[in-house]
Amino acid sequence: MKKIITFGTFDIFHVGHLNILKRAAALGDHLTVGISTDALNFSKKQRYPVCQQASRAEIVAALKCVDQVFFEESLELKREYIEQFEADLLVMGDDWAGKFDEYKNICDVVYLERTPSISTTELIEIVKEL
Ligand code: C2G
Repeated sequence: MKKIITFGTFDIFHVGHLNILKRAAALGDHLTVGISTDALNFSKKQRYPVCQQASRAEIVAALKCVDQVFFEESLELKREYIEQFEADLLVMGDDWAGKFDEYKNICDVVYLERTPSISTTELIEIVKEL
């Protein structure tokens, strides 16, 4: 069985999120998704996500293409997570291209093209201007 792992915040869940999860799942037999915690987001972006981690995790876990979710507490723990969930392949969007190549000694790493013209940040801007 080929196991896939991916990571993300998945805040204000949109079709770009769905696309990458579907395409990641299609590359193997089992998809595990690490959901960035609220605290990790704050430390990375100096703002909390709009939706809290429990809700973000519940939405992603409910998807047909997703088998398992867990909370990603720290960006530095990727190697441990890959090993813990016995992933054969790490999938990320190409906004992260090259950033996770250091894990190629324990699993395959691929970067998939992002869905154009949609992002959580843009959605926040659109809603603000309504
Ligand atoms: N994504 C995409 N197309 C978009 C928007 C996002 O393919 N239009 C992908 C991103 O490339 C990422 C995933 O959806 O692979 C989740 O995106 P974010 O929620 O923005 O995740 P991020 O905050 O980048 O968290 O350890 C890494 C982090 O947890 C990644």
